[in-house]
Amino acid sequence: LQLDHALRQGLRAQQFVLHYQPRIDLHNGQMRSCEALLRWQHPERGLVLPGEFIGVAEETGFIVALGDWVLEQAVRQAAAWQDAGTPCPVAVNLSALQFHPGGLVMRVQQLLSTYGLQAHLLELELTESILIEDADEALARMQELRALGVRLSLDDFGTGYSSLGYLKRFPLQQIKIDRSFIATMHSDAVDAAIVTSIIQLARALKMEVVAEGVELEEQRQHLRELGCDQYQGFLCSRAVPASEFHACWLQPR
Ligand code: G
Ligand code: G
Ligand code: NA
Ligand code: MN
Repeated sequence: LQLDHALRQGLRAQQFVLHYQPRIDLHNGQMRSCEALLRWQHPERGLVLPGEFIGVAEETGFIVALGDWVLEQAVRQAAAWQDAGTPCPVAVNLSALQFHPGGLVMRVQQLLSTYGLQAHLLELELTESILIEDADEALARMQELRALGVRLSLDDFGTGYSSLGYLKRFPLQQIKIDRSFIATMHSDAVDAAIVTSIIQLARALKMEVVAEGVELEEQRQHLRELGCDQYQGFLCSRAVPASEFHACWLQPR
């Protein structure tokens, strides 16, 4: 497969980079954390977004090596911000293929120790597919990660197989409302009801709730009224390179 070959070559040639999108506290407007998002700086095609290559990387299994690079890069960056006196929790997306093989917990522990990062400054975003594939296995992994002090978040909530029972069963600190619901919440009463329900559920379960894909002021306003904790989205900022993130969001002014 040509793309697979190009991806492997790209990793060797250091063409991958992480961009960071801020998350804003809806109660006080302050930046609270960020999500690391993978970008491929292709010499001819320019900046390639993950939608164009994550699927293939998962099919071929390359996501395991690529995801490991992402994890190390994110931990290294979070540690650098921590050591500069401007700590900021960084969230990393994990693919199911990274989650199941036994090495993940040891690898996370090793990275935290190598870079001297406080565990609470690393957040792992899991998808519902990770939870349903092998629920007992996933629960065991999550408990081990929690024992390290890492935070666990459920990404794209509402789009998958969302068994509500899972929210109670798994040790999650955060739920992220998928941006497809946010996009239509001001025009579609059903989506507005879904968003409202997810926020109420998260609050009842004492989990933090984050809305993603917020593009409009009216969405932000509505989310704040509903009691949503944080948002991320183009209304505030897209994902930006680390240096820009540091200059815009972490430098004391
Ligand atoms: O950045 P963008 O909106 O194009 O991301 C598209 C999708 O790619 C999102 O669903 C996001 O979760 C996923 N993604 C971004 N970065 C990573 C990563 O480092 N690892 C994995 N597994 N998925 C990622
Ligand atoms: O699935 P995941 O939540 O990891 O996806 C995050 C992706 O959403 C990133 O690729 C990011 O670029 C994208 N994204 C972030 N904010 C917005 C937004 O306000 N609108 C849209 N359409 N996409 C967004
Ligand atoms: Na994500
Ligand atoms: Mn998401």
